[in-house]
Amino acid sequence: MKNILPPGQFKTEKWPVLHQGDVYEFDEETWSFKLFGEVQQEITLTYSEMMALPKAISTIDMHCVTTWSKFGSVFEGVPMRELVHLVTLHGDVKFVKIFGYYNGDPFGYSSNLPLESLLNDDALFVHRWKDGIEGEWRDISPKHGYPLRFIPPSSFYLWKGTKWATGIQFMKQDEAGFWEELGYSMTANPFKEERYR
Ligand SMILES: Nc1nc2c(c(=O)[nH]1)N[C@H]1C(S)=C(S)[C@@H](COP(=O)(O)O)O[C@H]1N2
Ligand SMILES: [Mo]
Repeated sequence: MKNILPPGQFKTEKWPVLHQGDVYEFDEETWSFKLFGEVQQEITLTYSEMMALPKAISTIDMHCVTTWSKFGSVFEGVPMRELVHLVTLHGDVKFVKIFGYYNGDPFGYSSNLPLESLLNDDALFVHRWKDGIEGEWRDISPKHGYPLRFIPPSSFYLWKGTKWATGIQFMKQDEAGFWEELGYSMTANPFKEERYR
């Protein structure tokens, strides 16, 4: 569903910045990314190990629950799929929680998503982007989640896009993340206007 405005949204050309807490300052020495939860063995990746994984490029519309939508940004990043390939999942894993920094706590922010909707090229841990196909590649800025932030498929509101991402928890049962605990939707489909729960 590209270039379609979900109900109650307006189109913006800019990319607004929204988050709670401080902007994380990247330090390669201490940065790591953890795959944990319902896996046979946990894995911790360094920044260079993460960046050496296969990448994909996708054009993904962003829909923020505060009612702006931005169409046609081109993102490059490591697909969720490639990270799933690194671990052996226990049976019945259906959900993930994607963690990120909140005020210096690497696991302070999180958001939950169903794993099966994240296995295509439109579910990326993004390191750079272009403002439309004609644009120039640039790094994701610190405010937007540098060095690595998740961009969810456009069938989810953008709060599911954890900035300053630090890990994925694999889960058998759905569990609320940061905004979901505060009353936002577990499923968060903008086309069905699933804002709250
Ligand atoms: N780590 C972290 N990621 C976060 C947030 C946050 O507070 N902390 N806010 C979320 C919300 S509510 C939105 S709308 C998007 C906004 O992304 P943007 O600032 O790049 O537009 O980031 C999401 N990811
Ligand atoms: Mo948001």
